[in-house]
Amino acid sequence: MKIGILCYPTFGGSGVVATELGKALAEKGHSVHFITYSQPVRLEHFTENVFYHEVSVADYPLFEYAPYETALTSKLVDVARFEKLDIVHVHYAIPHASVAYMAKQIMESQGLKLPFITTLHGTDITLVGKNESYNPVVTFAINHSDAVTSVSESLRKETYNNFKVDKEIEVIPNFIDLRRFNKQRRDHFRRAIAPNNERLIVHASNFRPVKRISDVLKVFNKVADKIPSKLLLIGDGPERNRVEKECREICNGEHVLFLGKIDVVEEILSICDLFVLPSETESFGLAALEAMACQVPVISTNTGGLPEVNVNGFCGYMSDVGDVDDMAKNAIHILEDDSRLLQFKKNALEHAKTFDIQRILPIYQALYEKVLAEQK
Ligand code: GMT
Repeated sequence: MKIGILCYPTFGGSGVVATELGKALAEKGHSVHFITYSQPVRLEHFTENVFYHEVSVADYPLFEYAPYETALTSKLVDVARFEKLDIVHVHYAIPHASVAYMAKQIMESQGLKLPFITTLHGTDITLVGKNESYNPVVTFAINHSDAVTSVSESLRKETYNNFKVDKEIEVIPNFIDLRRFNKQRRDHFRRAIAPNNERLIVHASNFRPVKRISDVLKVFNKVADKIPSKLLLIGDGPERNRVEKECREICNGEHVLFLGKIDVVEEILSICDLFVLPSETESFGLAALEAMACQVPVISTNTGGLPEVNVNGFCGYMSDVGDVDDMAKNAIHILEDDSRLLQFKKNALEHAKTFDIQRILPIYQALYEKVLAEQK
């Protein structure tokens, strides 16, 4: 198949899922065309059967906001016609689903077909999409997709609860490439960061308010009072400056490292003992799955799709949003005993294997084939 993929090219989970799925499809022999405003971060080097089409948005003094959606639609039509795309898969409904719908209409006006699948990822439904600025268009585009998937059952339910969607939504969970995400020997990193064999606690995210990173600091402080520990913060975003200031006020600065955006996050995860994800809302929590694949147990909230990813008492623990005392209690329980920590690490990998990309990819392929069969 010739597949077009629309996504955000950023560090966020939806862009990562879209890129890793595209690469895996290309490995199976499909031609995969990414169409977005910059090179997807996980598309670091040449990959056979993978093509990248950059969207250029022509500006004009009249525009307060350059119409990216219009430029993306035009680019998609151009790529669909000249690369003869069979299907388009869009990740994160805003603005990708309405772009694909418009492109489909343009192609049909020229006697050509362009079915599209919309994958809902999270805040396109739980936060941004609910806003009246977007809701009518998002609802229409979901209902006019040829197929719709969500990354968790929780997100599926939230979509039906918040949008007048009458379309069937298939739950296809996010996945992990265990060939990349596995515990790697980086003892020299560990010795450098934890010379006194401190426990290493880690958080990775896009540093947005929804991630509640202040709770990461609070949990860390409570743990560090009992167990010699250090905190690694991976990622960057709108909350970083505020969190750095808060950290200087409430944490021992020598014990907290802000690492910024890291391409090979698996190398850092491989030396860590606990991943903390105290999000306000989280439709899946791909970062938690990546940690588990590197044998890092997870302390998270029980919001959204996280109970479909984390298993209480097996590969980590879950607490109510904001309950930093409970999160710290559970973190200490895991970290205070070497054999218990080792068991949680083994369980984390065992659970991560249930999301192996090799198990999830065929589900997407079957959906593509089903949509194409319906076009005949
Ligand atoms: O929705 C966002 O805030 C961004 C989005 C992203 O692109 O990172 O995250 C969502 O998609 C990820 C991939 O499916 C999920 O793992 C995240 O849980 C989800 N974020 C939220 O629901 C807050």
